[in-house]
Amino acid sequence: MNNNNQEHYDASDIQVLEGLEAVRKRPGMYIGTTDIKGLHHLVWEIVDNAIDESLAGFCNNIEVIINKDNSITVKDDGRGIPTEIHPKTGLSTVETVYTVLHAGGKFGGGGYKVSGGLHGVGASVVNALSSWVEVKVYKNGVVNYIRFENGGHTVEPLHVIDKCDINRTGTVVTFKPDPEIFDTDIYDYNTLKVRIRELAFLNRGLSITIRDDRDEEDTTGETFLYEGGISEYVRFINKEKTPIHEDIIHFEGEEDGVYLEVAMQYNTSYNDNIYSFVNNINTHDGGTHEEGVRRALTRTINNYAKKFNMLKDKDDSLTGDDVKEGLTMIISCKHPNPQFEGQTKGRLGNSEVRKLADSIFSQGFERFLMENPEEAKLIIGKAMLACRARNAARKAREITRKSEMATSNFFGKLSDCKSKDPKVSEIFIVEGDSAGGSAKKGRDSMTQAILPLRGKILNVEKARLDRALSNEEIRTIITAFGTGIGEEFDLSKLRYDKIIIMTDADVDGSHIRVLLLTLFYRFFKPIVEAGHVYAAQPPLFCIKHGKTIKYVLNEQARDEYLSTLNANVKYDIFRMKGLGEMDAEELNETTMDINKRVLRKITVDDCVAADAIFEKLMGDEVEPRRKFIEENAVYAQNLDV
Ligand code: 1YM
Repeated sequence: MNNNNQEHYDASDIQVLEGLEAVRKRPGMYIGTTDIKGLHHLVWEIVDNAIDESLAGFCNNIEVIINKDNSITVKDDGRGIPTEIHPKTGLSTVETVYTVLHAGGKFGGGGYKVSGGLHGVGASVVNALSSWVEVKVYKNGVVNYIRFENGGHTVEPLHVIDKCDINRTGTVVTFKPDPEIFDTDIYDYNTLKVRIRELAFLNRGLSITIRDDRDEEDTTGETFLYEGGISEYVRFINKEKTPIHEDIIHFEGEEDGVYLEVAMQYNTSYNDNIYSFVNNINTHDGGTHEEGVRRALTRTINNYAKKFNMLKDKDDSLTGDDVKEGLTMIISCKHPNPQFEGQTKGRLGNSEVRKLADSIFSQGFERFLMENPEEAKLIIGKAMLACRARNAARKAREITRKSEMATSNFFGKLSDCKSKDPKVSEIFIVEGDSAGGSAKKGRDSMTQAILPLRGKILNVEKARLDRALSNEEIRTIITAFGTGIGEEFDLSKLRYDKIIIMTDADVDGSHIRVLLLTLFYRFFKPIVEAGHVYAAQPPLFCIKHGKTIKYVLNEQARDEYLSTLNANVKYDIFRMKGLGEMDAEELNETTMDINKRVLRKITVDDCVAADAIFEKLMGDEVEPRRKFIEENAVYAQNLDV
């Protein structure tokens, strides 16, 4: 802090600092969290300002640099933040934008803020949470410079530091997050890259570069520029899949300042990838834009199918589920005044958008179907197959239910727990009969259920619901969970609080784990999302010294433990056997006992990435799979595959 400035403070300066101080006191209110997510959030606040400038039509290139000291530089070639004295504050506009809470677009007048910053407080929040911030504005042949320190205190007010090419305009911001605020100050390149790529897809024609200066070998960075925008996004998502028609279908339209764009392509898989965005923000829980498009998709396909006699009058109409099978779709809405609803604000609420989305989509899609009868036939044929499979699955379910009642084999090989209270119950899904046997003996039979799996379960990535339901192992899992499946799924009926996958730490074990995760991800996604799925982690080593027996998970833990032992202590180390070779006591001690075991929670936090993982991991080719696991170690870790 520059104390010389202090005596010049007047009432409005104090107000400004009180505003920024409030952000420092409650950072969570402004950026959600102060973990690595919050750290990355600062980057998005600054990048958003550059994207707004591009949406306003003045900026074509954005660059994000992770500097050696984990400070971040964001550059754009827009008009440059205004440098004039702001009439309300008496400060330069740049300083106002960076020190007054809620400044944002209001100070520019005219255009609205389109890209999404949390609460739209942007730059001043970043300043409040940074050790230092420097802003350079290039315009009128000069470089203007301002510097803040210590959570937003101006230490060098705006002044000219250099000349520049008269044609050069733009803003360069560098900031260093305050380590006193954040749990970590180390940026993750991959996280930044994935979102930057997404922003480039969502803003066609905008070039965004990311470079990691911490990495000596990264001299050029990666540039993302998609002239095809979200159509290229759809092609990217479908890269590993087999499309049923070559061209990406694309529509766009605008009404009353609300702009909507849709890109889509069907592939041969049975799953959909539908992602919607409003002002570049992912609307995880959909909303009116998505509802309008889905409704129009279902109606348009049914109308066409009836008109051309593919569906007879006596046939059931195709449902929303039927027409989205194998569909990859991106919906992008730009709205001047979006209302985000729901607990995580992941849903667009503006009701007028439903009708607009419906009409833009149905007009475009109807025309596409009329002009492309071959593609229309393939798309509708696929939806009709999905419809038939859905009906077959319903019948299979009914039969399953009846036979369940009739036979004593209700739960297959499940050894259930005695407790009927889901809050304390857990189920171990165990690889192989022999491990299953030990687990059964070693369990706490009050709260722990054991389901041994024989061999490998069906790969549901390659099967529809009806075939999955004819697989005995899968049927047992469904019955054991109690939630039902498909249209009948009900999370509140889940019979266990924890579903624990217990497999060996070898290739077969991880394959079974991937198959189970695929099953859960496809058919029981809410169970994964609600955090009920875990992977058990059997230890790799056992260390014995004196009367002490210590189990450790990996090499690192082994070395750490050994370093704590006195130099003259004698010890033995054993590499642990597979689950099947442990006896009941060992298994209980190391992997099952609530007080001693280590579980890893399975999460699905990036649906695009997760889907790609399943796709690659389950695919037939080995080389891309190996490469992918290497490249995406982060996600692979999350998914624990
Ligand atoms: C690297 C970050 O902040 N670029 C940026 C910000 C602004 C403008 C241009 C801009 C906006 C307007 C007019 C306007 C901002 N200006 C303001 C405010 N890049 C980055 N580029 N002229 C320039 O909105 O009318 C806030 S952000 F309020 F001063 F106008």
